[in-house]
Amino acid sequence: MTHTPKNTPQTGGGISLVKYWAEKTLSPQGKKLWETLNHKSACLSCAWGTGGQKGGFTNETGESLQRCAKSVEAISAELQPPIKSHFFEKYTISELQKLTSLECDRLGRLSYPLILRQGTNYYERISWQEVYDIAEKAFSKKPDYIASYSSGRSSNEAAYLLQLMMRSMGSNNLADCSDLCHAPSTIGLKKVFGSGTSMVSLESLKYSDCVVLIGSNAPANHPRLMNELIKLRDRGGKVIIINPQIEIGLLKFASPAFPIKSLLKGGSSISTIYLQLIPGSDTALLIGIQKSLIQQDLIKLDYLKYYTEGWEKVIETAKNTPWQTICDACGLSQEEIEEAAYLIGKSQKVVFAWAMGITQQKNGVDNVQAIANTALITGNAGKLGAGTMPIRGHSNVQGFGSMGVSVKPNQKLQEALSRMFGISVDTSKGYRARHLIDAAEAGKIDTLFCLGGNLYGANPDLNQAKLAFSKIETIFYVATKPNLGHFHGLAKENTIILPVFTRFENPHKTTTESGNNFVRLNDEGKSHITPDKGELISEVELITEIAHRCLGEKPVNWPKLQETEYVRELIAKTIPGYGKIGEIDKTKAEFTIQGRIFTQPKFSTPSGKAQMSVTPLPDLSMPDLASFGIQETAKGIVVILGSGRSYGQHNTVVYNQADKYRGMPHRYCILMNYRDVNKAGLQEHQRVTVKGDAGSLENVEIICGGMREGTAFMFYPESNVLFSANIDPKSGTPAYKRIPVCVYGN
Ligand SMILES: Nc1nc2c(c(=O)[nH]1)N[C@H]1C(S)=C(S)[C@@H](COP(=O)(O)OP(=O)(O)OC[C@H]3O[C@@H](n4cnc5c(=O)[nH]c(N)nc54)[C@H](O)[C@@H]3O)O[C@H]1N2
Ligand SMILES: Nc1nc2c(c(=O)[nH]1)N[C@H]1C(S)=C(S)[C@@H](COP(=O)(O)OP(=O)(O)OC[C@H]3O[C@@H](n4cnc5c(=O)[nH]c(N)nc54)[C@H](O)[C@@H]3O)O[C@H]1N2
Ligand code: SF4
Ligand SMILES: [Mo]
Repeated sequence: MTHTPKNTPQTGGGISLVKYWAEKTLSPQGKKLWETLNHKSACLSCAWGTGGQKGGFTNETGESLQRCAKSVEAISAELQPPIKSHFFEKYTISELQKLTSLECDRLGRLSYPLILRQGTNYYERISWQEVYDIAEKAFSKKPDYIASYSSGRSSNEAAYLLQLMMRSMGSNNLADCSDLCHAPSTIGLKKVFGSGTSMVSLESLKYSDCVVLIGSNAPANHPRLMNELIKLRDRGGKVIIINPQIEIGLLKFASPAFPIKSLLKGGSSISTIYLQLIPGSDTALLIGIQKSLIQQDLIKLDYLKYYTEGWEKVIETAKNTPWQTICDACGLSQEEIEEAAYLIGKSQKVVFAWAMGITQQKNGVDNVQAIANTALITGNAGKLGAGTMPIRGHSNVQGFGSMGVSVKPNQKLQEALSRMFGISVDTSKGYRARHLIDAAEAGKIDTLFCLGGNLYGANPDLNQAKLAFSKIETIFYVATKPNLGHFHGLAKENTIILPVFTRFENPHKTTTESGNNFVRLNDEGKSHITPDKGELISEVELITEIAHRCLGEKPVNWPKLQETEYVRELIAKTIPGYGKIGEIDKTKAEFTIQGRIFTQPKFSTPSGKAQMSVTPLPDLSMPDLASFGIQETAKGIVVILGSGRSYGQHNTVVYNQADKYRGMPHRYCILMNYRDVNKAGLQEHQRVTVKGDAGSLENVEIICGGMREGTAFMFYPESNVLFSANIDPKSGTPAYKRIPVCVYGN
């Protein structure tokens, strides 16, 4: 059993959420906050997709009361006043570099363009005219030396224009935050089913009688998914959690959508069973589950024969893998694995859902395929209430992929780009996010255009990232608020920050796509920035303006595309499954993308059958204390560190220093199992050094909590100084969830 930190809540969610709502909505900012919550647009925060034309509080099936506190957190940050006009004249870049993530965010909204020129110490205001002059030069570099990076808060329209501009310039360097996130899901699922997104709609999820939730902290990161789990348990369904860390909200969750239960019973039970495995060993566990399903005669042979290919080898491998090997790899007993297999095998409609615990691994794609194999051998793909469901991150990250912001856009889009615009995409070229950093370090990038995000802070080995950025001549950061990247990820010549409207402020309509494949229409809105909106512009205006200056009328009339209705026309003609977007301005009808949700076992592969293949067991070797240069006699221990989000942050942006659900009072804590702390001769609350292969952090406080023995947890982006990128060769995604570190006392 693990040990729960003192004074932590006994349930996730709960009354503090209601308090948070009350505080925020009654604050001076409250009126604007309510207006924004009611604005007809999708929530900014996660990809669960709450909001849209039926009002800010509805989900995709039209149920109300679905807006969560995370949404309030995200909106409040965007409603901050603008940064004062002379602010940047007062602080040198070295002073700005001392700010924490929270402090950067609290500076306020960006409302005028800024530039840090080579050899100067201050960001200074710059006119849009000069921005465009610099852009014209910067984008005239050799196409292979131009790159973009994007983060999934922007709209489909901006994403579509970004890839069209980059490709029209001859560059396929379209790195995206999904490269650091769900790329293994897209790649793995495409291989198996011919379609890279969730096959389960929100509607379909409501028919499920078992959810296997793997490597996800949904109580913090997708809070409204918890409502579905509560309802599933209420109708007698089962929830199997696979996670090395006990997340309190996955045991019990009090949702404000169920006030009576929350208040009288202190919340709803979530997990039926909780499998606390060794980090990175999910494929081994899944092979164990497959083996047990075979042994308990719970597999669907007819289904496999009719609807899949390659199943024989998968079954053979599971049969031939000894129990001892499986149990040693994943650290669970045969009985625990058999119990999970029994629950899955006896359920009628199982949804397998996952997040970063699965993808941010050296074998992320294998993990995803192992999940798909497990779904298939139990006949749980291609029927209502069942299937594979990656839980996507940023609110429109999936839309970016659909719009072709990827180094490997799908075949149909490539054909459409060639047919309509004469663009031939060379997929042998193109840097994903990690490769982009390596290319920059090697001096192969001259111009980088970042549409949102924080490429610096999101990367492993921040020192390498800093060095890599310093070799790029010009960097454009398109953003709503300052972040660590703007002050640390500095270019060789010009670093430029460009302020843009948020989703609910744009002067035109936009669309976004949820993780459940539902397209939302976002109404135009107004900015609270005064006077006269500052110098903010829309992302669509920015991209079309740069494209027009650099490309003239090639291959489209760029100025015309400033009206997003025309962009949607192009999307309708070129993006598979998006036909209905051509009508959305007239009908206002939000829709599910065609060809994504499978309720019949006929998939999008050439043969229509799911393609199963064997998933190798992961290599889980660990370095010893000595390899960290620490003497065996020192008080210390090697543990597997998982890095992730606190309950009070959105990715690299910190909103709240403490994480009370995990008992971590500040950002420089390491959550450990008390046995490991004792074993190493250390003590809870002691300040220690945490050392990885790329750097170390001193003065880190030990907190004992719900970790599996041998594992630890720290927040990102702070922990990103510790380790170098250990990437999944199949997807380029770093193993942020399995970082060998040494923890030692001084
Ligand atoms: N409020 C809020 N919402 C967000 C975000 C945010 O930062 N804040 N970020 C958005 C984005 S971009 C994303 S990608 C998602 C992220 O959503 P999540 O993926 O839920 O977030 P993480 O914090 O990365 O944690 C994932 C979970 O994986 C578990 N884990 C670690 N290693 C393993 C392993 O080896 N196996 C298994 N099975 N589990 C493991 C961790 O214990 C943790 O519970 O959330 C999105 N929504
Ligand atoms: N160690 C470790 N590292 C990780 C992860 C991990 O779990 N562990 N997770 C990885 C994952 S899953 C992800 S997705 C990445 C996140 O990587 P990114 O997406 O690159 O980073 P964010 O922190 O989400 O970016 C936030 C910034 O986006 C800008 N922004 C917000 N809204 C808008 C908008 O509407 N338009 C524009 N243009 N800008 C906007 C704001 O300036 C804000 O500061 O980090 C990755 N890095
Ligand atoms: S669950 Fe996600 S999409 Fe829904 S309101 Fe919360 S943060 Fe927004
Ligand atoms: Mo993500």
